[in-house]
Amino acid sequence: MKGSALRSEGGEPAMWVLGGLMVLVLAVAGALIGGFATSFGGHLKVAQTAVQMANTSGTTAATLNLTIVTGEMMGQGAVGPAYVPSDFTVPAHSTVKVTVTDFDGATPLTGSLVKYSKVSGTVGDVMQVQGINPLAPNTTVGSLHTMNHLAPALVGHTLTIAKLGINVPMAGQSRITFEIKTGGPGVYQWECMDPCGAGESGLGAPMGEGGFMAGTMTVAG
Ligand SMILES: [Cu+2]
Repeated sequence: MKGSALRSEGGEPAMWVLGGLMVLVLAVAGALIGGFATSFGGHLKVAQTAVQMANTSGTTAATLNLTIVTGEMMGQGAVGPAYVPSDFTVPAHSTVKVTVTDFDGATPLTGSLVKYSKVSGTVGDVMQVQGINPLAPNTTVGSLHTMNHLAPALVGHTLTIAKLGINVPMAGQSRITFEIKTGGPGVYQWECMDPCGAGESGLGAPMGEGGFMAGTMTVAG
């Protein structure tokens, strides 16, 4: 009897602590879910609010280098082109400088796809474009341009992360640089919206194929 009374006395405070913790967890989860819902609703403006919040707690800088290789570069039988790597990780609450070296040529954007010729979701909604000679890729062709869009006919691929409102059109045979600001941790699908694949529509392989023209950006906390 005495033993069970003691257990009961001992149990009550524990239950209160447990109950309090659960309320706290629910409150934090609610705040996080609400925050993500407004931060990553696909609207850049809201995402910038999330970044400003991150800035007050200090941001870090990171770099990400991607290469777009052609089917020819991969050899006979390849379904290319492809982004290399196609799955990449960037730090949370950071400014990430992205450099994409595009060895491929252009596949014009037409019809409803023309909207993907516009830069969005990057710092300043711009990118820098520097032409390269694919036969001597460490040399440059022409001068460096800061652009907020490309002529639809010059687009070779896009790096599009719909959930984050990010779209960057890649100029053919160029080095493209831009900055993105990351929010909290998460895994985001990216895909190329340029009809660079097989078939008359250009929407066949490797369009939408992971490891080629689709993949994931992991934002790691
Ligand atoms: Cu593509």
